[in-house]
Amino acid sequence: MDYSTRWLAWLVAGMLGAGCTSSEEPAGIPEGSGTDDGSDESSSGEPEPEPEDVCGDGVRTGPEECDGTEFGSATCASLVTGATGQLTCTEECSINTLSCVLCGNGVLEGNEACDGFNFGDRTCETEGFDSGTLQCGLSCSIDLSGCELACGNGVVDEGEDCDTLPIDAAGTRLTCEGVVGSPSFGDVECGDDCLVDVSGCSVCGDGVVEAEEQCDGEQLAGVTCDSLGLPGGEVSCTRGCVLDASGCTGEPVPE
Ligand SMILES: [Ca+2]
Ligand SMILES: [Ca+2]
Ligand SMILES: [Ca+2]
Repeated sequence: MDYSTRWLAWLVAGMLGAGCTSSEEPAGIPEGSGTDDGSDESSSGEPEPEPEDVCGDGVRTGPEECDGTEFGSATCASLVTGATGQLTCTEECSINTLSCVLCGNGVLEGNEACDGFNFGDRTCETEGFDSGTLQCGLSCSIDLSGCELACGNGVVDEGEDCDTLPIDAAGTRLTCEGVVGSPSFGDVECGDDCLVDVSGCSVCGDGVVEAEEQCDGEQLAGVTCDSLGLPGGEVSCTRGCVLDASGCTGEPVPE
């Protein structure tokens, strides 16, 4: 340490300091430090005109979290992870997140049709199904894949003749003969309404030539002995709806 040097520095600093303020002690040079602290403490002492923090003027100032539609950088998403929707501002200019929408909190909000296990008062039945359980999708929209219609579930339920296959509740295959009476031809189907569909059945004896029938009663489908190349007699129809030419006379005329 060079004592004389420090003394000189102290003396100069004291002289400079005395020129600034007389009421304060001269700024001493810190022991062991020859550097100025560099800061200018005289940051223009003029106070900036502060805006008045009036809640409700639509300008967010001072302690206000929000004012009107001004929320600064705050959003539903920034305050509630994963939330959507709009923040609201209270009359006291504090932020209210009650109108934010969060899919996954179990509460129906905004346009949510469901949330978790909360479906409001909706069920598969209210959505037009007969049974099943609603499911809620990730976007809080209803998933109907767990709902079932009775018709189409493969089970012959009450009020159904069959379901998908032409088999009745007892497991017996439905036939035209069993459904529309015998003799009949063709196959019954199970209709889209789970009622038996007999449109594929033909009934021999109803006077209508259908399906595999060659004739039915008096209906001979235009066939005559003459059209068969036989000179006389009459064609008839068997009880099995097959043409019977035994009533024709004469020998077949070669074509
Ligand atoms: Ca919700
Ligand atoms: Ca069914
Ligand atoms: Ca018939």
